Amino acid sequence: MFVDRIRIHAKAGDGGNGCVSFRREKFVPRGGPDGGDGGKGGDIIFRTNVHTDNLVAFYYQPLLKASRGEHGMGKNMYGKAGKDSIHKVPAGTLIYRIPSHILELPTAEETLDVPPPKLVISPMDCELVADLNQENQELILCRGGSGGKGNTHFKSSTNRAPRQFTEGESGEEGYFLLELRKIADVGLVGYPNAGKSTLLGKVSAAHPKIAPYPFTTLNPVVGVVEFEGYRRATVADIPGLIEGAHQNVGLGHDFLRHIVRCKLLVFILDAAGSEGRNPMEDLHSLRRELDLYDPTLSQRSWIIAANKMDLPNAEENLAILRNRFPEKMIVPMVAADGRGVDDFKRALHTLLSL
Ligand SMILES: Nc1nc2c(ncn2[C@@H]2O[C@H](COP(=O)(O)OP(=O)(O)OP(=O)(O)O)[C@@H](O)[C@H]2O)c(=O)[nH]1
Ligand SMILES: [Mg+2]
Repeated sequence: MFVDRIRIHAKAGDGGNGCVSFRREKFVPRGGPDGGDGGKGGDIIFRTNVHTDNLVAFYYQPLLKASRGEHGMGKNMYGKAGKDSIHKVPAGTLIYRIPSHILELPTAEETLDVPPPKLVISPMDCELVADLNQENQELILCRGGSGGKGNTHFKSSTNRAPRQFTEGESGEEGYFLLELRKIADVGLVGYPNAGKSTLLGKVSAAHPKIAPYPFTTLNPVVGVVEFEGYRRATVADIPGLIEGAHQNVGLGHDFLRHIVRCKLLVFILDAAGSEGRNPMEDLHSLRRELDLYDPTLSQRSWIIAANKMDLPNAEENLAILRNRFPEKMIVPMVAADGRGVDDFKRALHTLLSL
């Protein structure tokens, strides 16, 4: 299962209470107060991790809790601190705090089997807490409460047998929305069946599903392309787009957010125009969809991968494309058998200036 947006509840551990105790020992009459402090509650911590690629762990465990600090004890013994609860998230996770007035709304996943209430918590209504976009980045989402003070703290010349202590503070808690925006250097954008997954499979070690029907790819897949000198680039294959995607037609715009952070966009066209398509029109409507979704995407640098050059009409269409975009880099290829894939890798290498 692939989860890229989910609501969670997090509660850090409460602090332990301070202790009221007096020293009792033979030959030490009225030994004075010796109640120790309570321990601090555990924190809820998020840490980005390369081996995690989606938020599915939170689907199975949406309630995060850290343990509480132990209470203080006699003989000036401190309570043990609560254990932190550490959660791995993929790099590219955004964390929003959900304001209490919209807490009752269901999330996108929850509305799937209950059709009528289509009110969905949107990140727009929430406050951004953090954007974990680096590897091994850490965030303390909720801090554990500090421990209370034992009665030793309250002794003074006038209060020699204090019975005061303080209780531990409660740990922070809240509802949060986690959203994943995959971070890749390059985003593959194209109509269904253009050959995006085939290309990703050829340039990286990823094994995306490839099949001759539209919408084979249902979830974004990121592959790593390796170059000489240990340089690498990440390439994201997202589900195919169709006209109206920005209004959630087809698999919709939900996946477009995964390419918002790509440095380079690759428009993969079926240059042969098989299945009655026209590569020029495809390119035009793909670019328009991106622009309607997020206008900053149209300023992003882009190239064209003209795929399926083994099929009839491809050469003619390639000539038309080159004519129309004389300045653009256009890489002809047959992704299915690997022809042109090396040129494509070289183009990535140059354009990403690795
Ligand atoms: N003739 C020919 N067929 C190709 C080429 N590249 C891919 N195909 C075929 O096109 C079909 C679709 O390929 P995919 O890689 O699954 O396409 P996709 O763009 O990922 O499609 P979606 O995931 O549905 O959006 C498969 O049957 C591939 O074998 C090519 O260069 N030439
Ligand atoms: Mg695919």
